[in-house]
Amino acid sequence: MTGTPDTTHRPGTTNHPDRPVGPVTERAAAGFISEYAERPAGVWAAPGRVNLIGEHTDYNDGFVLPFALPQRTVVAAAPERGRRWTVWSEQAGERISFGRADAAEPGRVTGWGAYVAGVVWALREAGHDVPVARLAIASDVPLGAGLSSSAALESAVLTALADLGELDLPLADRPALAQRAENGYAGMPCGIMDQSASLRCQPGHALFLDCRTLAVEQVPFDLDAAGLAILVIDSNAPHRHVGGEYAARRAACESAAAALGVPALRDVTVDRLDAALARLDDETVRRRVRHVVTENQRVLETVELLRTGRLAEIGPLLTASHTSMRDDFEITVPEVDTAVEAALTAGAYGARMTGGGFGGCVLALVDTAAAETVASTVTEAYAGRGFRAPSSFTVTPGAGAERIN
Ligand code: GAF
Repeated sequence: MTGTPDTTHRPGTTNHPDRPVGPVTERAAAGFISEYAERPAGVWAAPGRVNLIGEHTDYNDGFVLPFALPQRTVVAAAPERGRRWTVWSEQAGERISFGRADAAEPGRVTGWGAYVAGVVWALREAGHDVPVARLAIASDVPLGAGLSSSAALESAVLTALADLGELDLPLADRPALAQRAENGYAGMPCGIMDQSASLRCQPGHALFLDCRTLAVEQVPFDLDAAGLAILVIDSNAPHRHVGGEYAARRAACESAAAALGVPALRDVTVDRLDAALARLDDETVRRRVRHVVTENQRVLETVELLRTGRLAEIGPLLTASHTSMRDDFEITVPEVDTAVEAALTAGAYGARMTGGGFGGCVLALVDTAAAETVASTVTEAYAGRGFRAPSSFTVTPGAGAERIN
């Protein structure tokens, strides 16, 4: 294989004209049979995620509140008697294989295969006896849209291999292993949110995760009962320097924490924010810190509202999060800002970019009956600015990784 690790590839977004036909589970199982001329031993799935609020807080030991998408990556798999893992991907339209030596050395498997080999690598580094296997993968998680297609792939592969090998691997320990695959093998310095969401989310709930202690609370998020919907709008903005900008934001946060003499920015609370900012010389770094500290507070306030069933009231917090990402963390682009503004104009309770930034998706909290109007208002605003048309869909919180067959 050639190419570099890539979390931003984007063939096959939602409503893509070449999108494969049929349920993704059947496509993975059928792909397995056609590639390997046998039936899989099992089928596993792991979802992409939408982060409701708490952006760029995970690697600052802070708080996040993602929920699982109904869209999932599905892995059909069976143990292999030979010595090489073989992996077919419907989306990539290719089959790859790698051996133990490849899985032992980050960089030997590149492109989409790095996320699979990375999981084998991380499991083996942690001392697990990883079963050699054949895998067939299909997915309906939009690629490169900031919905964690990479974490869905890692989590689905991890869950499949853990089951096939009957590995002693408690659920609570799995996100760190999947994250390690991405950090150490695929080369993306992400935090632990996306893998936690893909592995630990539950239907009808958002996952309140403390990224320092890894304590989780399943917070009820019953949109239907409240007559509400989350509209996800894929901005269709081309990704701009995502990896480098992400790493730069992370480095700025870590250097600010060091300058303030705290283990992580999580340790700066809103009541101590002004005093902390006064100790930092650089105006850009001050803004980065302000985003992280206020964003953590917004997560806590959102969780409090959801605990008491006041769903529509989280709207202003979502919008404030977007403003903070736009002005202080500087990770938005004109397409996502336009989508947020148009959604609010059309009556959304709140709207924000979700995910790492520089493109990707916007989420808007809307009355179910208003979802179409909000989507078409965003499309019109896009046309007015000459942007490539966005695509939109509504979501409700789905299940975390699981065996489905
Ligand atoms: C990406 C990363 F992978 C996450 O760890 C997180 O930092 C997110 O960006 C921003 O909140 O999805």
